[in-house]
Amino acid sequence: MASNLASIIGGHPAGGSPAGTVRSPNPACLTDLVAEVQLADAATFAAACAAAKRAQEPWARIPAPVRGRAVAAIGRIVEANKEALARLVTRELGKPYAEALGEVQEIIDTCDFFLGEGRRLYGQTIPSEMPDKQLFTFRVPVGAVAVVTAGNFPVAVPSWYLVPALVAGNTVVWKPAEYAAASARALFDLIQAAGLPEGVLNLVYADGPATFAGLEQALRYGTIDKIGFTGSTAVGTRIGELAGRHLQVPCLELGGKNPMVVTPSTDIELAVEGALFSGFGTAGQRCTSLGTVIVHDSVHDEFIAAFAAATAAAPVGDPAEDVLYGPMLDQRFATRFEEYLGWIQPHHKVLGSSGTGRISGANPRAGFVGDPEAGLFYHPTIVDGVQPGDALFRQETFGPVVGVTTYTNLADAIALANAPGYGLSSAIYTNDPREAFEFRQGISAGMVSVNNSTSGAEAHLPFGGNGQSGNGSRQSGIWVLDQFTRWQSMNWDYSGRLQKAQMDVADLAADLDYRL
Ligand code: UN1
Repeated sequence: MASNLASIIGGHPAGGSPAGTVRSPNPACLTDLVAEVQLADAATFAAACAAAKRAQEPWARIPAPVRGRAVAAIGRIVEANKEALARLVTRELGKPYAEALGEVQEIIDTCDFFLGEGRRLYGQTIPSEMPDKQLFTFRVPVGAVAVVTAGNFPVAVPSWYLVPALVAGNTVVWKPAEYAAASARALFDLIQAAGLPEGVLNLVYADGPATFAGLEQALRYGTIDKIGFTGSTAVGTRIGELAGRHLQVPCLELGGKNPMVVTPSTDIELAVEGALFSGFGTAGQRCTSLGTVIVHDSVHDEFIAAFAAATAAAPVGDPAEDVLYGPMLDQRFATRFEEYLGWIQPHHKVLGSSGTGRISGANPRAGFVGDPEAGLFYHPTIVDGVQPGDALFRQETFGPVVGVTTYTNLADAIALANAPGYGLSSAIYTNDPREAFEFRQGISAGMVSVNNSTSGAEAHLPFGGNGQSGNGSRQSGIWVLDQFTRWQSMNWDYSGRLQKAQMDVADLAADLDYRL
């Protein structure tokens, strides 16, 4: 049964659909409608920001350990609903159930990490250069935060923003992807069950233009103090410009063209396993998905034969079954993926399946699990022989396509890995520690895997990228607290007189000419 979903602002449904409605179908079975979504307009988005702003000061006055207990409760409530939430994620986004369970676990892990932060949020006591004076630092919440997220991780990635933002004393307006509306609503309800006061977390369904216009208004009115955005580099650039005009630094988590270097010293089977999971897991629709394999020319033939065979044999299809991947998340990604397939050129060699493009009765995939015509299923595609000038080498290609190219010395491999100008995730397969550290030092990516997939980061390490992948902001672990708090310093002089810094400071007479 489809649910009818509206935005929730200040604890109340914001009824009506001033900007129309959209449908969120099951991408594995397009006749299964998951939700009908009422879209808000820019004014409604701005009203949500105003509600969040009003709720922020009272929320920040609730002691941080109490806010930490709310995060503990969110973790336990999500854990108790793990299977139900994962089933919904599978139904709405087509993510294989085992992966969906992992995604929900990532929320629980995030809550486990941050529940104690309510009892830390440490500041420092620092000695002053003068007597009878003490210095301190405090972490202060940023204020009201707008969080705009993609639907490839419809609940885990939002939790990376919501949980630390809330524990640090911020309030939130969350704008999820429209095609992930039901999963977003489920997470919203689970969070609300932890007893958050009205207006602390607000959920707004809106399309891109209304969201952008709403953000513009909110920034002008001073009701949004921080933007967190996960999505494309193109939209992230516009959000960065908009925030910059208001002297704000957004937290941007953007695309990637994540490289994997395969060296001759490695176990090729292990590298193939990593390439298969990071290239085709989630149908290649992670920001951490593998873009290009850069394989040493001495092992290219062995690698490509094994990678093509493993890809051809991998089960693709119904995400409720045990498959490597299911459908594209939504029609818009399927349409765009077909454009990327148009970048394949005569000098490329295509491997990995019994066809390319959309899987259908007329274009079948050997071993497909379920009915391919029911949903948005695409053949896995390996493109061997990509070159630095190719669009397939330079651009992010959100979907199940992996490029392969070769190198002869590691410095060239690193240069190739950096060439597209993204810098999110990266991997090297090697048994030579010197190569691993040389790669780490030379790679521009924010995240480096050694003998592991480009995707699948743990929830408590800094997550984020450089270049086209982001503005250097980091999520997760203690590092994300710098996104959602600002440092305030305090000095307290209890000497009863004005002591001037740098001027009224005692000096010990040092003999700098002293020698042994
Ligand atoms: C994303 O695709 O936006 O590291 C996030 C990973 C996941 C998160 C991906 N834990 O692949």
